[in-house]
Amino acid sequence: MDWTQSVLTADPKIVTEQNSKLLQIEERMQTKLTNLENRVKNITKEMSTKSCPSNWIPFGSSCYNIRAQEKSWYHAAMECLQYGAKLVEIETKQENDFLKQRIRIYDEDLLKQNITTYSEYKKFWIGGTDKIIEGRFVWASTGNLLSFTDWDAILMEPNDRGGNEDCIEISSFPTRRGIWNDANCAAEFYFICERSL
Ligand code: MMA
Ligand code: CA
Repeated sequence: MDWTQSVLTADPKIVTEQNSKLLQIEERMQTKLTNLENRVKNITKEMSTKSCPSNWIPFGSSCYNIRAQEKSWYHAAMECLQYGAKLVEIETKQENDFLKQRIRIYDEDLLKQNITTYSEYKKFWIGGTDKIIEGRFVWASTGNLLSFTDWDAILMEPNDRGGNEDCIEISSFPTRRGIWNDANCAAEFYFICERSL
């Protein structure tokens, strides 16, 4: 019996039964397909969710790495470049506060002991400089003027002490109101690299 004959001679009751069975199968397959689609969607999303490399701290849309190694501003900048990063450029109070918190960790013992000798505190280079035009501080990677600043107002920074302070350093020195200071670019400080997420 070929297919046409079987349909023509089929008992309508059996046909209806078969139909409903087929519908059930279709429904089950549809459910499985939907589950599968959702799984693919989730995996795709997971794969495109960016994260910071290990040892880099995420904040906002950047990753930060505090380098506890003393280098001149220029050599610090070069090292950051090698990580696909730049010396940190601080654009907002939130970013500044986050970094303030982070650098305190390096001076915790001094802070606990109330030691107020400026030279003892760790200083960290950031990516601001007025090397090109004295008094005109810009971010090194863009040349953009600083939009946010946190200069130490009490010490009246930036003061270009000795006429040769063109790079921005931050530290958690306790008597500082703001944490920014212009310092001699040749001085060797710790530094902070920033790269995009
Ligand atoms: C240091 C140095 C300067 C800063 C003064 C503030 C003594 O020099 O960090 O950049 O302006 O301290 O007293
Ligand atoms: Ca200064």
